[in-house]
Amino acid sequence: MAQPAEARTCPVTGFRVHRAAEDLVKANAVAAVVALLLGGLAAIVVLFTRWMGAFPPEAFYQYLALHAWNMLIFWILFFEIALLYFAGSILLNTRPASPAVGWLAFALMVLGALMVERAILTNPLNHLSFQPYPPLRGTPDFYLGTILFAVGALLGVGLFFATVHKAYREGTHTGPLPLVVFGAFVAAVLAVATLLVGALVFVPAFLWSAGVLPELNPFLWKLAYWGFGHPSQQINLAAMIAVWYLLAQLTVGGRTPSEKVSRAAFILYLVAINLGSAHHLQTEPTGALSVGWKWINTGYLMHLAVLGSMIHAFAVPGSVEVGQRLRGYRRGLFDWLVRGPWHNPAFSSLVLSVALFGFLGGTTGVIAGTEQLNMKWHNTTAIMGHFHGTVVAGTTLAFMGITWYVLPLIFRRRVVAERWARWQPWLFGIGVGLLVLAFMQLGVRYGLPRKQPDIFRFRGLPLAFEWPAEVYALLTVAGIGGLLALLGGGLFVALVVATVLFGKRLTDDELRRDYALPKAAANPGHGVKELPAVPGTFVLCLVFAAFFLLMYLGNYWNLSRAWPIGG
Ligand code: HEM
Ligand SMILES: [Cu+2]
Repeated sequence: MAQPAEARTCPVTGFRVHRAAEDLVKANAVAAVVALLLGGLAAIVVLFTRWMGAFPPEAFYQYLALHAWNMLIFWILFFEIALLYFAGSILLNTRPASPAVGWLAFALMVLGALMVERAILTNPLNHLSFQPYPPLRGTPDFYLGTILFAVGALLGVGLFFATVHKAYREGTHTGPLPLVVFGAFVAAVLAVATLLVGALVFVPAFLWSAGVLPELNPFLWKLAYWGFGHPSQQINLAAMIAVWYLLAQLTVGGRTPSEKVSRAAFILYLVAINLGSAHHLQTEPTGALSVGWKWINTGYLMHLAVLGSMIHAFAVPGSVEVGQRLRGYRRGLFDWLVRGPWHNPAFSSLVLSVALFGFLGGTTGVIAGTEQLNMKWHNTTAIMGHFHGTVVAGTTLAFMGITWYVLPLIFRRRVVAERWARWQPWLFGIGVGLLVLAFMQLGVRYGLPRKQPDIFRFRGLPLAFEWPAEVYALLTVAGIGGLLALLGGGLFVALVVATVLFGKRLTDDELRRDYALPKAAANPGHGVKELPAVPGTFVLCLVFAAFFLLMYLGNYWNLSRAWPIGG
């Protein structure tokens, strides 16, 4: 049998694709989808317990831990590492600096993930999701698993930097990094800092659980934990936004209205995002953190990072509008949007991801992170409403969207049942949207606590608290939304697995014919001197700003009514 070639030229994008990079992208993407499947299966137990008390509390906590680790850590990180290899190697036309390191990283991540899964499955002490503060103490193998996984991820990030460096040294890439790679680069820098802080929490926790350290200081541990926990979400943010720009480019030949400004917005993430960590500590006693300190960190400085997000909120839809106007959709304010390539699931994923992330995830993050407003949000289901708006409706949907390109261009297989794929983003997006809205209402209006198995088992007790009927109605909305999201997620996994295993192999000619990219993207920087203005995006941003303001004020109004004085 002939050896496969060491590299090929992609017939669609013209990039030089090295086999080593392609294999690493494939392996990490497959691992990501397996984790998504496991996390989704766990979500069934979690959802039905909250919705109708279907499973006992022990099962709830066990499956909550499985859900949380598989979704937020394994699915997202494996996918991000795949993205880094894609951005560092394929987009820069170079071979990964050391494929062996890539495989070592992969092996460590898989081993670490398996250890964590096993620890959660075999010992209730490890039913730890993302507030695993001491004195909660898992078993040593649980912490060791997290450490191995993180070391693997760090190696992968290191390989990305080495590959970028190699591309410049060998001249396969010259000039500034393309915007998408720049975004990935920022995510990678954040990842290094985050993983190092992660070592500061998980290594001591490991030593403590192994009996080497006698105790951990709960406050300091929690402080350091959020020095890791918050920035790790900002890696996801930066990676998601890089994917948004990439999707805009691939689906409609989009280009940001201003390269400089978009890059500056990424830089704002880099310098300001850590300050946001303080919003996880809003309810710490003032003996530990003063009110002034919390105000300054969460009320003022954090907005530097929010400014970055506001810029992307303009520039990403702006990219789509630029692309569409260049393609001839110039009429009126919104012709470009109405006549987008809606048959392409990657495009609907992009639009839904941007809209849901912005309106549901982003605004609520700023609101819940504000010192005063946090009092109504803290540890209620509203918080999980918020982060399902960010990492699920936003990041997960964006990653699903780019997968519709990874399958034909990297796996070189035709997506099976493409008609079904068109429904996938809508099922998932609308489902998560409902889940998020219902959980936010339940949290802010009724104070329903998060991480509580169900509210049914307290019924009929002597001092039982009776929830109003609306609570049960909203739980049903959340349940139906969750079900739709599970169906959408299941459909995604099913189509991806079926495509990877049984999809028809695509020849270069078929790829060129059926997957051709819109002109402007295939040929960036050429033939276009002046970019069109983006009035439609401007109007959308005004609507968004008005919504944001109303939500913000509405939450203050809510707060003002929480404890009536003198009544
Ligand atoms: C597929 C649809 C999904 C459904 C129906 C779903 C549902 C839920 C539910 C009901 C909870 C329990 C909340 C509580 O009672 O405190 C939860 C927690 C959580 N979910 Fe999801 N989820 C889904 C997808 C995802 C995805 C894709 C991610 C991450 C990328 C994610 C991340 C989390 C995290 C981090 C927690 C909380 C863990 C903790 O409290 O520490 N979920 N989810
Ligand atoms: Cu945070």
